[in-house]
Amino acid sequence: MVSDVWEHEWLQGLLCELIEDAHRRGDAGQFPVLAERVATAVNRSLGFDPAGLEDAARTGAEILGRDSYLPLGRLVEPAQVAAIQAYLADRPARAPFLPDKPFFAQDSIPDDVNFLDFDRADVITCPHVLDILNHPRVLSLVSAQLGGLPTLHCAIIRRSYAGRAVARENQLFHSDPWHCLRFVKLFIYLSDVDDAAGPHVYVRGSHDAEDLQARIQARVAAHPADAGRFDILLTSERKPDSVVADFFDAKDIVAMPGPAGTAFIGNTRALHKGRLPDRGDRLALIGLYGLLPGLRPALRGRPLSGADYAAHHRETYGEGLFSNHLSYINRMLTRWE
Ligand SMILES: O=C(O)CCC(=O)C(=O)O
Ligand SMILES: [Fe+2]
Repeated sequence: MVSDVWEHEWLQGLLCELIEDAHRRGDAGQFPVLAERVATAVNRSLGFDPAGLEDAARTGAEILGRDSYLPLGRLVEPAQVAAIQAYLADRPARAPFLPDKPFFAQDSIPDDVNFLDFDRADVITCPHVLDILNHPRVLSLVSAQLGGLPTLHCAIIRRSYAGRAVARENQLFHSDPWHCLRFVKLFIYLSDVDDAAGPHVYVRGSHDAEDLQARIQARVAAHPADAGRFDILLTSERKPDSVVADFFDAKDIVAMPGPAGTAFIGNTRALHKGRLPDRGDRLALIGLYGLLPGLRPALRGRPLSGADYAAHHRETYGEGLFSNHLSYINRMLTRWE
């Protein structure tokens, strides 16, 4: 079984180093070949055939490959959203970018903390969350995009607060680090998000760094006065709004508002941000799916085994393409024996 292979820590460590090295050098050139081999090995070992995926999943993956994001419409029912909100309402949450990630109570959050992430144990025990992350439509699309059976690496529920003075961290344009050889994220709003309430913003089609570099070079060749002005789009972790707005067409800088329950899948190698909310706090669930095992320790906090979760999933969604593979997909988030 592939899951046994991944338990060899040296193998995980080797792959993590490879990915981190390539990230430092800004060179992911060998990733496509390696990713293809890993996908083939995972699928073969687990008896998963991507050819069985429905056409809609393949079409979705094509859109993702072109646009960097794929809207899914409303994925979560209002009653489920209400149950999630109620479960989290009074729980303390962490400031992920402060040293030691301190917890704050919901009624005593400092003004310079723009968003908090709920404790990971609270996230995976929260009603409906595992089911949303394992929605068959989501798993089909993610499998088509990754070319193989995914591993759910982690899930975050983030509350972003309105009325803060300046945008911080992920509220500024960035491209996510290489979480894995291939990865995508699922985003679901758990509060109503209009233009003023901090929608996600994507720069359409900006996920390919080589292509972006070529576009920057072409621009500089045509306008020599621009030399150096746009390098920051590739070199700096956070990219100023003004540079993004100068370089890209306004029609390709796309905000994605939507009522609570709205979901989309994003290739977060593209430039993106969660806009600072002006009015109305924003609650969102974010799931990270990759091909390799997580590059961080497994949670295994859920009081459910992978097999129990698979049985629960069958009750919720019926027998399906992923029935045999749910304990593999969820092995970082459930207890697996
Ligand atoms: O806080 C946000 O909405 C931004 C999230 C983000 O950048 C990410 O999950 O990659
Ligand atoms: Fe991000």
